[in-house]
Amino acid sequence: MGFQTLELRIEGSLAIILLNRPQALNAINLAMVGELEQAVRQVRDDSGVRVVVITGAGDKAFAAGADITEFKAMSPIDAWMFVQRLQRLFLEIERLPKPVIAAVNGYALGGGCELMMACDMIYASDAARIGQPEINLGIIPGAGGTQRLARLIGKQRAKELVLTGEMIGAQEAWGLGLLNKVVPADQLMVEVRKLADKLATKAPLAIKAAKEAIEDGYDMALERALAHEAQLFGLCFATEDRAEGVNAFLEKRPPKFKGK
Ligand code: DAK
Repeated sequence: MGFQTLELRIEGSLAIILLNRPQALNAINLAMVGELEQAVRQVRDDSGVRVVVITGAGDKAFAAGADITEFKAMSPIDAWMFVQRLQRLFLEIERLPKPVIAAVNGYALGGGCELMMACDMIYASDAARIGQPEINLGIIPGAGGTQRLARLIGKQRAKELVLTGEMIGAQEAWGLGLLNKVVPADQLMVEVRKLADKLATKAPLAIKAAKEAIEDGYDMALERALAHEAQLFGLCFATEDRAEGVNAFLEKRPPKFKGK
């Protein structure tokens, strides 16, 4: 499928979604939202894809936010509809039944930071700059920034970032618990590929169940969440991969999972 604002590369079991508007620091415009929706559905439905990586083209930005130039003439209703569409897209990414890694190769601001936070794991270059600068435009984050950020780093620290609009460096973001790993810029994709290769060897249905248990359970009361976990745990025992995993351990060999 030909995309204008992004590239979708399938390399074996790895899908790489490259946000590709480097002249605008990969700002997320309406066309990119539409193409991201298509790309995300394509990788979701491709059973050969085991891991998804989202990154930005060029060496400056992951994504410097939503495209500010497009919003000048938007009505409040348009704005409401637009951010709801972005929220749905980011929820779809968060809910993909396979791991999604953000490879943050530079600025991750506003909508870029919100996209990053919808991913399961975040690796960043040591040159990355992260923030929610919407306050400087007279608005607030609208694609999950006030919610996912507070859940990830706590209310107090989220308020500091959202109310000041200031950017922080990758090391500071790591210290806040926002990133999984910070690596030298030239090692970012090497490290991301290592993580992706590791994840691609795991049992796909167990990966799906683990993601569901964590995502669904996060906002439930503990007792209910534990019951949900127990049901998903039981469901894993219906898979061929569970038998393969146990047999491989007992036979002292690496398992070969099929996603069945
Ligand atoms: N949108 C559009 N273009 C952008 C952009 C953005 N978010 N960020 C950068 N660019 C463009 C710049 O305009 C410039 O274009 P040209 O002038 O070359 O044509 C090019 O990318 C390179 O940027 P700079 O020349 O500014 O590069 P610097 O290295 O000097 O500065 C920077 C990098 C990241 C510090 C700076 O570009 C910057 O502050 N960018 C804006 C960051 C930001 O505020 N992001 C938006 C967060 S708010 C909504 C309304 C708004 C939103 C959502 C919904 N509705 C009404 C529905 C906004 C949400 C956000 O994400």
